[in-house]
Amino acid sequence: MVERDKAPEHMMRQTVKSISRVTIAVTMLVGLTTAASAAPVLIVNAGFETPSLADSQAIFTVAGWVNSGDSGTFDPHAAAFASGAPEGENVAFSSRGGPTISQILSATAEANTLYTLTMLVGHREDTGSFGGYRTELWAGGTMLAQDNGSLSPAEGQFLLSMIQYFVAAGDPVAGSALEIRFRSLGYQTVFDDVRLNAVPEPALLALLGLGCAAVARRRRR
Ligand SMILES: [Ca+2]
Ligand SMILES: [Ca+2]
Repeated sequence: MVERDKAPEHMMRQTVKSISRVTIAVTMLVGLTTAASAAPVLIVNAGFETPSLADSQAIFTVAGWVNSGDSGTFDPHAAAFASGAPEGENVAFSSRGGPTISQILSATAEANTLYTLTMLVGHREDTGSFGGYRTELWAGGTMLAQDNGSLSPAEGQFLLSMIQYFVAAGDPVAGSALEIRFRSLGYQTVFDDVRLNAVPEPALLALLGLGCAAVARRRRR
């Protein structure tokens, strides 16, 4: 009698324990997913706000970036963009000859990670037809992805350019420093608010898979 009563109680305790474990695992996964969903990769002077410029002032350097020729940092006046820069006060410009503006990041490409590079691409109101542009993501001397002028912003407009690259396990670029490059293809194109996000998606999928397998094993017992 005593033994018969004990057994279901023991089973119930085990079930409650299992449910608690699964709940904890799911909570941890949700936490990881949230933390990993928008991990920004550090870019120096990503919005070109260094240094602070006077209105309509342009300089032929881009702090934290490598540039040459007719390119630099610009605090646009109303003739170029009626509402100014889309982020902060300054933009970067690449003009005649389409000089490249680039930055090798301190972060390296990680395996099993999806990289998304975005930046705003703008067409000045006072330069006539749009000159075009190219944005590129590199690692260790290899170009991973490019936007070869897919967008055509109207005069005075900024559009968001986005490119993605997934570093698979065993990809030779893993461990190499990431690099961002962008340029105009004709007369002046301006850029602002450069962002690079890293999401280790497959790692999370693998974790979810392990979690499901653990639940299935427990169900089978
Ligand atoms: Ca800016
Ligand atoms: Ca200013």
